[in-house]
Amino acid sequence: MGKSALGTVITYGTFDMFHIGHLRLLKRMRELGERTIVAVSTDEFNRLKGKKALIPYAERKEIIESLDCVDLVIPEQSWEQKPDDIREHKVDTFVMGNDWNGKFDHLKAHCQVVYLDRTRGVSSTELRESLASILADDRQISNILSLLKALKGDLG
Ligand code: C2G
Repeated sequence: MGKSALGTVITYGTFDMFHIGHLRLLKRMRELGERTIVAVSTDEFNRLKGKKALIPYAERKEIIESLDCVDLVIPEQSWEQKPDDIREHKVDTFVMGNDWNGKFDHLKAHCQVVYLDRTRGVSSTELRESLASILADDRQISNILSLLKALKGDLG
C-alpha cells in the first residue's frame, strides 16, 4: 500500500537524550504514512509517568520538530488523550515500540495499531547511567591527582 493510502501516523514518547533508537522508530514511522505526528511527553506528564527527563520539554520538542521525518509535534499531557488526538488529527495508524506490545490494543477501535521492534542496546536510562559512571571516573581521577600533588608538596 502506498504512503498516501496510509494517511496519518502518530506516536507518543518522552524522547529524552534523543538517540538512534528514537530516530530509527521515527524514520520507520515515516514509511507507514504520508503525515507523521509525534506527541512528546511534557515534563508534568513525565512526573505522572514516574519519569524524570534530563532534557526539558521545550528542547525535546524542538529536536523532534527539526526532523524531516516528522510533520507535527503535539504535547502529550495525559494517558487518556490518545483517542481524542486520533479523532482530531484523523489518524490512520498508531505506532509504538514493542516494549509497549499489546498495551495500546484498545486503540484498535479508532485506528490501526502497529508495534515496531525497539533498537537494542540503547535507551535514555542506559545513556544516563554511562554518563554517571564516566563522571564518577573523572571525579576519582581528579581526587588521585590532587592527592599526588599534596604528596609531592609534602616531599618538597
Ligand atoms: N524506542 C525504540 N528503541 C529504543 C528506545 C526507545 O524504538 N532503544 C522507542 C520506544 O519504544 C517508544 C519511543 O522510542 O516507542 C519513545 O521512547 P520513550 O521516550 O522511552 O517513550 P516512553 O517514555 O516509553 O513514553 O504514551 C506513551 C508514552 O508516552 C511512551
